[in-house]
Amino acid sequence: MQCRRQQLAQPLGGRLVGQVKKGGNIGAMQDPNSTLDAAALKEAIRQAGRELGFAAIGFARADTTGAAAHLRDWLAAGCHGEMDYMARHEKLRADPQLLHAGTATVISAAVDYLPHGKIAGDPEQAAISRYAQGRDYHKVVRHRLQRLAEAIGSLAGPFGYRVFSDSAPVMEVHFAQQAGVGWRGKHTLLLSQQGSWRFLGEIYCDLPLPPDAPVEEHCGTCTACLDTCPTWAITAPYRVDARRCISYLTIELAGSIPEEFRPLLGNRIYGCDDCQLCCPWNRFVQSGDPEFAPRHGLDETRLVELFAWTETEFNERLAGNPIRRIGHARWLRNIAVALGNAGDSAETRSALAKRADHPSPIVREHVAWALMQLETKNSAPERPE
Ligand code: B12
Ligand code: SF4
Ligand code: SF4
Repeated sequence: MQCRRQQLAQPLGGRLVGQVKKGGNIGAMQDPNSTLDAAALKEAIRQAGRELGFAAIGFARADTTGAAAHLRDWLAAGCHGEMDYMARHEKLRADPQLLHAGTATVISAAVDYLPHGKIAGDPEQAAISRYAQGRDYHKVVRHRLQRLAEAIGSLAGPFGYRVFSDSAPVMEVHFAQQAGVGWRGKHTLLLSQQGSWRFLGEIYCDLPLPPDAPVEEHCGTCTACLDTCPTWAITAPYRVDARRCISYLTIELAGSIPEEFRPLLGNRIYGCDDCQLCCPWNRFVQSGDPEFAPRHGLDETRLVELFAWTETEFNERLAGNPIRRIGHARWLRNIAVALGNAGDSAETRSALAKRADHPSPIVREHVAWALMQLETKNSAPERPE
């Protein structure tokens, strides 16, 4: 076994390692044996990350021991539903070497996205997940990571790397937890004392930097997320059955939403935030990155208005927004369900009726279901006082 000094020194041996000078300037020096250089380089990377708007940066070994077995169990139980890519890429996800040969360190990065505090409680309004009300995080986070990688290159010299943000089979929460960016909440998301309204991204790289230590978990005896989930999708602490999760049902699922879940969707038309809204650690978080501020009033728009968007309007208004990925028909499917869950009114019925002959059989089926729901509500006898 190597001694700690050798482990730290070896990684950077032979590379041009950036040294942080007083005043923040970065100079280059060749020091194959220094242990301090690794620490200084990590600090310089964190500093560059802060300047680029990352809320946290951490370093983990490219190792998925433990997590890979949980992933296998989860897939074997069918919890991924129709997300075939999860099963198809199991090996790539579990082994960073297969995705990017030579990866020694995973640099994990978080970007905050709490842009506002509005919650669409009115059933006639659309509830869209906070993460999807502004710009598409896949692009924003990856772009920043690319700039961070370039900054690292100027500190450490040329190195091999690849950047990701929900864009490839990477165990993002696992690495963030290993890198000390936070702990894994019982809802399975990465949680920290700064909350969970964060996107994750990574740089797989061949710089064998010493890993950070994971932080202590602070869920304690709380079970708020398990108790609050509208569809009981958190079937046990640290386990989400995607087939039950509203995020899966409204975003990932292409076909018909199982009828048992439709009333439980309420007015949620894209994703769901309930397991985070109830989390005590999210109570006091500050506003996140302005890049993710809501656009087109997506935090306060009425369902009927969104349902009236033509396909062209959908594509134009949601350019650069993650919602665009689901396409217009799935968008209408989701809104139809929400309209069926809203109060009965002439306006709602007329909006639904206009889509009753939509070319997509999925849209037609959900519109028919919604109209039936309203009908049933209307014909239900008044509850006596
Ligand atoms: C597939 C996926 C989904 C699926 C499945 C979710 C899930 N929990 O698996 C669906 C569509 C349902 C989904 C929903 C959401 N997602 Co999602 N999703 C992913 C994706 C692409 C992969 C996650 C994955 O690997 N799942 C497989 C299962 C096996 O992994 P897991 O649940 O994390 O399970 C691990 C632990 O439970 C652990 N484990 C198992 N047993 C035990 C026991 C103990 C004691 C412990 C400690 C651990 C443990 O081992 C497992 C393997 O590591 C990641 C991006 C990525 N590439 O990682 C984003 C990601 C996790 N999603 C994200 C977000 C924002 C969401 C939503 C909030 C979106 C929304 N508002 O609608 C919801 C939240 C739902 C929830 N509570 O998870 C963010 C989370 C950011 C954060 N702060 O953590 C990610 C990281 C994307 C990103 N780059 O920002 N998502
Ligand atoms: S996102 Fe919603 S449906 Fe999915 S686990 Fe969280 S609370 Fe449950
Ligand atoms: S709601 Fe409670 S149990 Fe769930 S993640 Fe937050 S602190 Fe942990």
